[in-house]
Amino acid sequence: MTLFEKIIAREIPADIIYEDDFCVSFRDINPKAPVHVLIVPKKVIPRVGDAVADDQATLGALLLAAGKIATQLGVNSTDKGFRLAINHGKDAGETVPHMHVHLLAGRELGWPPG
Ligand code: DGP
Repeated sequence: MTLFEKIIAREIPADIIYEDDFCVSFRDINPKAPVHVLIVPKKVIPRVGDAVADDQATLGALLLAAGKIATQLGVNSTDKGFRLAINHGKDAGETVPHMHVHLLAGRELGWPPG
């Protein structure tokens, strides 16, 4: 089981803020912004670049969930706003091989990312 599967199964505690048929969202243990949550598919896809056609519904569900979660957290507006990020591989900073979307908000986010 991946670390995130254990969180989804409630075997490892996490601050879970959202769940639907496709994904679970919880606060990142090492937040990089005042709002930093992870949106994790229940189906394990190691990296976004490993996704296949059968994963289309799962991938779409992650973005739909992101909008709902941003609304729930009060950042789904153009004046505040939020950023979504997916890290694939070492150079991108991936550390957990169970693909996930980072949702960051609550401060001005620099562009381009480091
Ligand atoms: P990435 O580097 O893109 O693979 O992101 C992995 C993120 O997962 C990283 O920001 C820290 C977070 N993380 C790692 N272990 C745990 C954990 O046990 N609980 C929670 N809530 N987050 C974790």
